[in-house]
Amino acid sequence: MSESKRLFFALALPDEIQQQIIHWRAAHFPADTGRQIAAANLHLTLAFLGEVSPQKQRTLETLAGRIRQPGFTLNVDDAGQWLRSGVVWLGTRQPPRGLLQLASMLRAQAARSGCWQSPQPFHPHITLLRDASHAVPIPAPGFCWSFPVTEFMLVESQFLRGRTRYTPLQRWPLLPLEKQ
Ligand code: 2AM
Repeated sequence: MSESKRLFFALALPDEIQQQIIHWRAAHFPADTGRQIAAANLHLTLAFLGEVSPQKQRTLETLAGRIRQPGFTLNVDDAGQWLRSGVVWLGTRQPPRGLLQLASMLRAQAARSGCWQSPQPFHPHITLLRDASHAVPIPAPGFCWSFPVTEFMLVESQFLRGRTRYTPLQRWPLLPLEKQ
């Protein structure tokens, strides 16, 4: 019998942006600030699904495959820290409408399929550091990483031999980018 998996929908970051982000992090945060997320694990979560049975996974994949919406440009131009969860994050000052629509659709589909969804509003972010429970100076966002988002993905999260591993299981394309 197949087992359930810990899943979430997310956006990937282009490799060159991942690299620029980790250089920026190394330049601004001492190594002991918190637990650094590996470059390949940097992502933006759209909807967290928790433990999902194979049957529910198939339902969620079918629903995700029905989403028809244009891609959008994401500007990563904000940064902050949540002291309670010890997270240092990157985000976007003006989330594009397409991002909010996509997350809202996936969260609604997940809720309808019986996945618990947080009542907290969606706060799009890329977790950079964990266990950063002391306030650290967050550099003013004088940077801007911008990239086109053309697809979203379903990711499995596993904790193996002390490391978190994220494995993309499936990707769905968005429609051609909206003209800005
Ligand atoms: P975080 O980075 O803010 O912790 C895989 O764990 C992804 O799902 C991470 O981006 C994580 O967000 C998010 N995640 C984990 N548990 C979650 C939960 N209970 N509610 C919402 N998102 C969660």
